[in-house]
Amino acid sequence: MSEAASPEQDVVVVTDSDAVRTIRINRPEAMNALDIPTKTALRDALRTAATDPAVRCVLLTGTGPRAFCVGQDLREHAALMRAGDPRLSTTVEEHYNPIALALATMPKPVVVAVNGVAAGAGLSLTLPCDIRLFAASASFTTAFTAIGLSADTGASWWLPRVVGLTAAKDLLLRPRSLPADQALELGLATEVVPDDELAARAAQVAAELAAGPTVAYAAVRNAVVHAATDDLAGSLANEARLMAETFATADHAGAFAAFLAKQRYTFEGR
Ligand code: T3D
Repeated sequence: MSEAASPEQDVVVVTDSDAVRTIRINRPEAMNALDIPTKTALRDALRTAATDPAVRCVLLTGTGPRAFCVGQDLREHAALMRAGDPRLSTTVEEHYNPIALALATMPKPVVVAVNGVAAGAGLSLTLPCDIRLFAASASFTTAFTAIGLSADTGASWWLPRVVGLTAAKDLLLRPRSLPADQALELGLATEVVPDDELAARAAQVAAELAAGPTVAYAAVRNAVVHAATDDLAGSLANEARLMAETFATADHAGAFAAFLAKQRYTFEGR
């Protein structure tokens, strides 16, 4: 595992293990709340991971047992308000939106290990992730309207699609802390894992995905998001385009030949 470029004091720690890039929000003393340096580092780390061909799966998590991420750092928010700082009104477009887009559109799978509370934009971060593993002691809340704010970082787009319109409205209009087993029931969590097994389980799932057909995974991510807003004909056209792309991959040729020969194939991610 390499960590050379990101020492432990950084607000976002980036480490590589084979083709898995782990991006860890690292402000445990602030419940991994997002201040401007953290949002900037997270956005840049996600963009870099998205375009790095050596990275075939991203694992997002937070430091410490208490919080995954509690969203906007409200202490910073209060200070910016007091100072009349213009960054208050630019952070959604400058930070939260690019973070949400990078998570949703990167051409590789994203796993999230929710190691503690996920609140506000912290919860939003989990929604575009493909596999969402929650620690048994983790909890979640949309939080936004409790402090008189609308929903951001893609919450209004993802929540109805992940949990359905009725539950999404309920979660957004009546924010409250709910336990991990409720996340599982609602479809917010893919799996709930005992706290002391979360890191290992997340590493295992991420490694499995990193050893898979990356181009096909990217195509599936694209197709599913595309189909959420297009009609059937448009979605079928997009599927056809993506199938043509995957027909042309070395992984399709190799995996198909191995299937016919009843052999095992090692995906190369291209
Ligand atoms: O520019 C913009 O602001 C727009 C963007 C907005 C995006 C957003 O994310 S808005 C939503 C921001 N997040 C919240 O509103 C969450 C607020 N926090 C809570 O609802 C609760 O603290 C939790 C449900 C997350 C956890 O509850 P609990 O009972 O486990 O802990 P606690 O006692 O409430 O909090 C523990 C400490 O963390 C406490 O500090 P203290 O008193 O021990 O010094 C608390 O103030 C602090 N904390 C919790 N959330 C935040 C936070 N500090 C800074 N920012 C936070 N978001």
